[in-house]
This record gives sequence, structure tokens and C-alpha cells, in this order.
Amino acid sequence: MGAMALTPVARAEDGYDLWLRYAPTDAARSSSLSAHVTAIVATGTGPTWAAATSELQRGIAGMTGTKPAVTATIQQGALWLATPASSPSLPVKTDGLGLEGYAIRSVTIDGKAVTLIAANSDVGLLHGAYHWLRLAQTGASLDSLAIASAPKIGLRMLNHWDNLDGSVERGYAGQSIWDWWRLPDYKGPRYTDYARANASLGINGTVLNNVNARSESLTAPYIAKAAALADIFRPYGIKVYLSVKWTAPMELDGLKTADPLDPAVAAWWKAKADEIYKAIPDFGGFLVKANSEGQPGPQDYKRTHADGANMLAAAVKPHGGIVMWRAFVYAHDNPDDRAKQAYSDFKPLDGQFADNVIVQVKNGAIDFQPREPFHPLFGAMPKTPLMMEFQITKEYLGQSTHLTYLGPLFEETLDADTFAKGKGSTVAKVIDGSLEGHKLTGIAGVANIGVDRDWSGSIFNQADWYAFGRLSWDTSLSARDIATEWAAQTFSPDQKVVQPVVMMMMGSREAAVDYMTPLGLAHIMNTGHHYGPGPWVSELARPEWNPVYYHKADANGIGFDRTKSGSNAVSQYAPTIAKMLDDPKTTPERELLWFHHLPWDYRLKSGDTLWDGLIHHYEHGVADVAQMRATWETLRPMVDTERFAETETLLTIQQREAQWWRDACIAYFQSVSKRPLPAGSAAPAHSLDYYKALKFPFAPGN
Ligand code: BDP
Repeated sequence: MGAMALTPVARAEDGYDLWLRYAPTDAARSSSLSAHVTAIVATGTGPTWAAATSELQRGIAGMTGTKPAVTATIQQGALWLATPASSPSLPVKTDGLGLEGYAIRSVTIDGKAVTLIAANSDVGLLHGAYHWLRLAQTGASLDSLAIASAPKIGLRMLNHWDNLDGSVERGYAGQSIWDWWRLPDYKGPRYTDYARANASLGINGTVLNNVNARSESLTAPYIAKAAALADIFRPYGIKVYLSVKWTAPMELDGLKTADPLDPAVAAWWKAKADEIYKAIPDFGGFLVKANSEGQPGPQDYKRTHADGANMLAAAVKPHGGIVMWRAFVYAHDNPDDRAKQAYSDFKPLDGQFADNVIVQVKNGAIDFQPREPFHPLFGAMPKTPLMMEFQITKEYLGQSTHLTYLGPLFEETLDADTFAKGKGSTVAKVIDGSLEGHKLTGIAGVANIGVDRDWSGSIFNQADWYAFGRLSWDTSLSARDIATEWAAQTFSPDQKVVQPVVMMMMGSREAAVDYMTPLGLAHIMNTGHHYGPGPWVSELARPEWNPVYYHKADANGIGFDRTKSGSNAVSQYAPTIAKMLDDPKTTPERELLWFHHLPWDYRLKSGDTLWDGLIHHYEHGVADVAQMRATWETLRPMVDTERFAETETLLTIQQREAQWWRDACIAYFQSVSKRPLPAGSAAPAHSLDYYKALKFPFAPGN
């Protein structure tokens, strides 16, 4: 065991510092760090420079105990921040780094060895400073650095589903961090720490309010509040955006209609945009949920999503703003397979959107399930920029209690091949614009942030925020590498800590898939709060709100037939994929029941029947959680007490609930299949009626 791991923890850790802990290092590392930052050379001025130099000072002081000075002259061992504007004789080329990227180089200037962080802009320098600090915190070598990094995706955004009353839709980390009531005057320190955390990942935009928006967020007092936040975030390279409610002109100013082709409506939005830009000159633009789950929208006036998006786009265009128009739509009066509806609505509109509109598409066609095949719209709208919407908050993956690291889920979707232009047309290439040559590009994550001390509801949930940010900057990073650097910064760079933590994280999402929705099952969570199992639910008003709609289990078999002879959702994919998914034998087993309704006796690759295999997957999931607990237990001597105990308790809950999921699902599926459990599988602990009777009226986030 490394000496570092045994160093007593100087202070209680409650997770507030996230991955920016800058914990004291051992003596050897500390002197190496000091030798690499004998001073910080900075000749630029302004708030972003101040943010970069003070973050470096904070980091180095934390790790070594000594705060380096900021000076204007190069000295041996200095860390030198420079842009072409601050240092005309920059020895490093900054071409290709864009306005947000940076280079980090070990160079010799007049015989003095220095580490140069170079960028075209102040914000680029800030990103470079955070990269250097990440190297420092993870124990990486700081010699011979030759790094160049620039993001491929332009908009890297958090979407807050935060309400003006302080509650957070699908939030499991306490109330909203936006203290709307006391803004714009009172600006607590959390806002700056939020900006620091995001800037450390390169996140450059935040939508402050819920997509299920209230009109009030567009009134003068709330614009002033948003402007106060924008002022705090600006030095960190983060722009503010707002979700808007389609009928705001009617609700706020008594207009008779919200028809996007009505000139009075367009004029209202133009005036509103002008008002916002007066208060927030670099305001990013609007996010819109329209004609979805009861929200009003242009279709209420027999207009299309494109008509609506383009009208708003015209309002923000003179200011350089954009509109992010969500494709998450499905209608109660549409009897077609819910998984097909977004494609059916949007695909025909390809080519009709204004050039400052980007369509925001969820990773899968239903709704943030533990596993979904990639959304068929990716690759299907070549003339339209599409941005990704991931959910960082774990509505369907154990909320605040389960450890289910989302890195592998994000990675799986980004790496999926749409075959839109032949092999290699990955979802990542669709959203970074390279497949079709789009300049407007974006990725959004529904935030998991609240006022809890640890921000995200648990220490391990922080990793999902982290992974989202890192992948937004560079979609080619691996979930494993991201977990590795997160663990090193969050706990300790000691491999004896990092390796087991990464092992737990990397298996955790598959474990959740197994104990919740194995083999391509989806949306069998209980009603409303989506907490816990409810595969039996069948009485809700809209068919697609009921789990039975998704699994279609009966005496003969289980699964949703989306083949040509079923709903034909497969035809929404490129022909190569459609063909593969049309046949259960060539469909990846992990997505089997998403695309096929199969008899219980269907043979899986393992040799199991579908029935036995389903049970075995449920059991693997439970066993994996037991293994995660055992692994965590080995870390007891190496992790500080408070954070160790939190995770220990949450894993105990997770194990109990994984068992609950297994037992409840098996009890239900057995009631329809009427089959005996495979040899060695224990009967559920309780009757089906017991599981059905469990109620959670006050579950959070609902
Ligand atoms: C679902 C959530 C719901 C959101 C909706 C959306 O259950 O709370 O409003 O998505 O994305 O996942 O609009």
C-alpha cells in the first residue's frame, strides 16, 4: 500500500469540492509539483485571467502547501499562461485551437525550462489551466508535455430541469441551486463553484429552467435574475440559455394566439429577445419543448415544428442567438408505436429549419432508459444539425441511491454506428457535425445538480456530471479512462484505490440493466416517480404510459415486435441496421426484446431459454451489486470516513432494491408465463400482490 493512502485525512470530506479537491500529496510529488510551478507567469488581465491564476494557486497550494506567486517575468520552472494578445512572441502556434482550445508545452525560453499554456482566448487558457491541474491531481508526469486540445462540439450544455419554486423535476440532489427568490441581489458562493466545476470540463452553456417551462421566467424580474447568473458565469466561458413556454405571449401579454405565422406573435418574440439581450448581451438562446406531454406548441395552430422553431430563430438571429428545438414528442392521439413518433414528425422537416436552429434529440427513442438503441433520427436528417440530449440525473437508473456510472451508457450511444453514410457513420460524427459538414453542433445533459452538499445526491453521481462534461469536450474518450481520472481526483491517485473504484463503476450500469430491464426490456418502472418496478401497471389513461405496453408479456412470450411484421420501427434505421434488427438472430441480445416479441422457449446464445435467461440476468444484476459492495469494503482503510460511509450505506440500499427489482419482476412475469423458475433460482421473497401494493407517494423529483 502506498504511503499516500495511509496519510491521515486532514479534514472531513463531504463532497462539496467535487473533483477539484486539490488534496495534499506525498512529499516526493509535492516537491515535483513545486518545481514545475515556481511561479505563475501571467501578463494578461481581466476576470478570466484572474479565474485561471487563482485556480492554479488554489490547486498548487492545496497539493503542496505553498501558494506560487503570479509574476510577469519568466523564471526557471514557471508555469506560463499566454495568448497571442498577451505575449506577441509566443513560441508555440495556436492555429487549430479555436477559441476554446489550448496547448500545453514544456519549452525552454532563454535557457529556462517552463511549462507554457497557450491559447487564442482567455477562456482557452482557463481550460488549459484545468487540464494541467487534472494532470497534477491524477499523478501524471508533468515533464515533456506536448498537448493540444480543442473541442469538436460547439455547444456543450447542461439542461437544468429547475422550477421557479426551487423544486427540480427529476432532481434527486435537493432543491435547485438557483435561489430565484434572493436573486439578483444575493449571489452565494455556490454559483462561482458551479462555474468552476463546469469550466474544468469545458461545459460552455447552461439552460437555467425546466423544459416544462413557466412563462414567468421571461418577465423582467426573472430576466434580471438570469442576467446576474450570466455575469458570474461569463468569466468561465459559460453562456446562459432559457427554456421557453410556447404560449408565453398569450399568458404574459394577452395575445389572442401563439400561432408562429401570426405577425403579432413574431413581433412579441422579437421584442422579448431584444429585452433579454439588453440585459444579457451574450445570451445563448432558447430551448423549446413543444407539443410534447401536454406542452403547447405550433401544432396547436396546424403549424409544424419547423414553423415554430424558425419564428423563434428569427427573433434571436440579429443577436447571434440560437434555438434548440427538442424532438422528444409523442401524442396520446397517435396510436403508432411511441418509439416511431419523433422520427415520423421530424424526418419530413429535414431541410426546413433556419440555420440557427438545432434539433435536440434524446439518446434513445423512448426516454432515458437503462439501455436504449440509439435514436433513429441520428443519421436520418442530414440537412439539419442535431444535438444529443443525455440525462445525467438518473431518473430511470436508481436516482440518488444506486451506483450506476453513466459513462458506458454515453459511450455506447456516441460510438453506435448509424450507417447513414456507410460504415463508421457514428452518432458522435452526426453530432460533431463532421458527417454532414454542419457548423452548429451541440450536446446537452440534463443536470443532476442540487443544493445537497455533494451537489449530485451522492459522491458517485458526481462522476456522471464529470463524464458528461469530458465526453462533450472529446467524444473519443473512453468511459474507463474518464472513470480512472475521476477516481484519482475524487479519492486518491493511488492505484490501489483507483483500480477497484473503476472496476465498480465500469460494471455498475450493466448491473442495473440486468436487475431492472435486461435483454432489451424498457420502461417497466412504476408510475410517475419511476422509482422501483411496476411491470404490472396497465390501467393508466394513455397506452404508452403503461409498462405492459412496452414488454407485452403473455403466456406465450415477451417483447415489443418492432420488425417489418410488427410496428416496423426498424425501418427508421439505415437499411444495413434495419436488416440486422429485423431478425432476432442478428439483433444484439442486449436489445432483443426492444425489437422482438419472442416465445419463452426461444434459445439465447447462452443456450438458456428466453425464460430461464431472463431470470438469470435478473440474478446477475443482484450478484453484481453484492460484488460492488464487497469491493467497496476493501477500500475502507483508504477512503475518508464520511464518504466511505455514505457509499457503504447507499450500496446496502442498492442491494436491497436490486433484490426487490428481481423479485417483483420475476413474480410478475411468472404470473403471466406460468413457468417454473430454473433450477437453483429462489422464489421471490413475497407475493406479487405485496409488490403491487408498495406505494411511494412522496418520492422525490416527481
Ligand atoms: C421524461 C421525464 C419528464 C420530462 C420529460 C422530458 O419523465 O419529467 O419532462 O422526460 O424530457 O423523462 O421532457
